[in-house]
Parts: sequence; structure tokens; C-alpha cells
Amino acid sequence: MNTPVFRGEMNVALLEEEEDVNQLTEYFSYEHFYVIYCKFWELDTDHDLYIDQRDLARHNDQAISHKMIERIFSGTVTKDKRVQREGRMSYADFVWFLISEEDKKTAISIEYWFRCLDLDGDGILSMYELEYFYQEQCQKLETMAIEPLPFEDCLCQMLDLVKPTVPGKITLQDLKRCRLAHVFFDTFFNIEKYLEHEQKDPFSVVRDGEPESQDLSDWEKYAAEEYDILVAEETANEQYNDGYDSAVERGVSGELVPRTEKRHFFDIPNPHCSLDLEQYEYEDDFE
Ligand SMILES: [Ca+2]
Ligand SMILES: [Ca+2]
Repeated sequence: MNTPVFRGEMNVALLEEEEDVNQLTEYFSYEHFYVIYCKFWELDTDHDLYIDQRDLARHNDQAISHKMIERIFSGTVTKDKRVQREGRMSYADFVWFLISEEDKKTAISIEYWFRCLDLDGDGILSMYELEYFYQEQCQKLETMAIEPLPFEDCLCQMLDLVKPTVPGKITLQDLKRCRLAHVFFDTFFNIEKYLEHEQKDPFSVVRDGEPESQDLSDWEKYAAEEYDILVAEETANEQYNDGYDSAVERGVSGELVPRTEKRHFFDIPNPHCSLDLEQYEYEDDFE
């Protein structure tokens, strides 16, 4: 994916976004935006700047359960009303999703996932609600030939981890206080991260929950790693394609007729005859 080519489009998309995203900009570096945008672009295969349930399910190799993806699209955690009505998610809502998914330790993401799990919205995560999500996790584990923990045992573990103020009733405050909300959430809807937590020894999980004031947040770590991967991919693409990448071709497929016509220029063996490519090269140089 030769993403710098799309930098122009990216800026337009961002400028058009709601205040929510603008409020976030002060917390984000350019690298963070670059990573979010690339992730969005990858999922938004028809590039209409919206993603649907199927698109979102592909995030991180289907790591998130279908029940949770459905729940996200139910409108419970999205600001854009079209998410529920038309089944499509905007870039702004994707930003919230990605940050919440990649860093489940912040107050905002704990609220995000709590609302998703709290099916009846009564402010308490009931056994029924947790079992509803856990069932799919069990099925997934079985297909991976891993024997899942029976729900009752899992529930005991989770109650032990969260230690709710009122026994048996997990509230938002309990999750915020316990410092292990990320382990709790991944248990119920992210199989990949659940298995990662399982592989760690219990003491390291406890240490994980300790305050890490000078360390990077989970989100910052994720963004830095992904940014390095994207830059490496891009560099590799540039070397192979001399500045022109197949993603560009994919990007202009379909209804964008004028740009499809321009594709003819790309087919000419010497790309330097095309004005468009000069622009690309300029942007690549800029990079
Ligand atoms: Ca789309
Ligand atoms: Ca509830």
C-alpha cells in the first residue's frame, strides 16, 4: 500500500470529520493518524469512506467476535446515527473503535466496551450477558482445538479479577478500578488477545495492571509498531514498483471513471511521461 499517494485524500477526509476527531488531534501525532487511516483504508475496500460489519470483522484477522461486531453496529457506542440505520461506520467512529480496541486500559475504552457488553443497559454486567459473549469464544477455541474453560470457571476467574463492590454485580466503576479491564474484555470478545493473556504467567498479568507512569500506553505501543510495519511495506513497494504501487490501481477501481481512465498512463512502460506520476514522485520525495 503506497499510502502517501493518498495523503491528499486523507486530509480532506479528516477535515470533514466531526468535532470528535478534532478533539482527539491534540493527543495524536501524525504517525497515529497515518496508522489509523491505513487501517481504515485496508478495511474500506470500496473506498467510499465507510465500513460495514463485514469490513470491521476483518480487523486483525477476525480476532473480534461476531457478536461484538454486531453489538458495535447496534448503535450503542457510535455517535453517527447512520451506523445503526444504514449499517455503515464512518471514519470518526472507526477512530473510537480502534483506540478502544488497541488500548483497553483507558477510562474511555473501558466505557466503550462496557456499553457493548451491557446488553440491557442497566449498568451491570449480568451472568446472562457475559455468557452470551463467552459462548462464541468457546466455539472459536474449539475450532482451534483448544479446550475452553467452562463458563462457570471463567466467571469465577473474572469475578476474582474484577472484585466487584457488590458481589456478583460487575459495574463500570469496578472495571475502572480493577486495572485489569483489558484482560476481562478480551476474555469475552477477542480470542487472539485472550490467548496472549493466557500465555502470560499470572504475576506478569498482575504487574501489567500496575500503574506504568513512564511507560508508553498500549495505544502508543501499537501505533509505533504498526507505523514501522507500514513504512517498511511502503519502502519495499517503492523499491519494486519505482514509486507506483498496485494499491493505487485498486484504489481507483469501480466508479471513479476519470481516474480509471488515467490508469492508461500507468500502463506506459516509462512512467515519467505522466504528469500524475510526477506528482507521486514529488510526494514520495517529500516522504
Ligand atoms: Ca466502504
Ligand atoms: Ca446489564
